[in-house]
Amino acid sequence: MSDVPKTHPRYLSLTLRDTIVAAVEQGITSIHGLIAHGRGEAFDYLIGEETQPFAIEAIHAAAVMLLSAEHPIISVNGNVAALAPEGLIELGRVLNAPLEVNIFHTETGREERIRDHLLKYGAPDVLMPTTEAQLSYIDSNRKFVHPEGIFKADVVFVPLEDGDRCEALQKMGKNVVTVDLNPMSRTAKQASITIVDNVVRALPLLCEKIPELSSDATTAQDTLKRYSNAAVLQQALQHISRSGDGN
Ligand code: PTJ
Repeated sequence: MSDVPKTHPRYLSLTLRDTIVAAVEQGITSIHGLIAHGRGEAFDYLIGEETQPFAIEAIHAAAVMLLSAEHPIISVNGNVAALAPEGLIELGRVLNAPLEVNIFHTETGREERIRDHLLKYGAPDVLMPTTEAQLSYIDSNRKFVHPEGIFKADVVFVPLEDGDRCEALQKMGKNVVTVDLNPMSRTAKQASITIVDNVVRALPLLCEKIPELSSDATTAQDTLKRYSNAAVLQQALQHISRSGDGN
């Protein structure tokens, strides 16, 4: 880890960089993950590095959708495993949903290293990709899934997605909840619900929201009916376009 002083105005952002660099060195995050992280940083800067109201609205709807799923699943790639292992495990706990490793960039042993990393942080179990269950409409490594996990799921939580799989999952009739700092990405536009926020901030808020909702199912369903992902993305874009005015 580098010696970024806690008083540095960009301490948190620089600490996250350290985390992702360390995870690349450990073979958990792909080297391509550094580029994805840099893109995320740029959008986070424009968003103000704080959770904004459009993200809160999406988190609320995401909590309802995940809570009402019959078979929710949490898909984990190399970036999210590095940045938010505890948040992923907590989300699995509050939803009683499994975590499943699913990566885009194939590297020998990386899927197992991600699994071992999650187990080390306390995940009770981690599903792995298989060749016996495959997603339709997709050719990349992401098509290999677990029969009891992503394959069977009705709602898939896929933070920091690469676009193609989001479309494939939707075509297979599944709902997709994503976290993506870029409101213009294909994933952001295609997902059922897009939380435009940094995954490290969004996950704890999502975990907090789920138990709050469990007691009031009717109001929760109304939230989902009223939710418009297009409107939320529009709000995020408007916020970004005003960022030059000092928001
Ligand atoms: O581990 P793998 O092989 O599955 O690869 C994972 C990455 C993330 C490298 C892969 O899925 C990829 O290439 O993703 P993309 O297409 O670069 O998309 C990642 C999206 O996540 C971009 O729109 C980024 O802006 C966004 N992003 C990056 N960091 C964060 C983020 N969104 C939320 N929180 C972040 N910390």
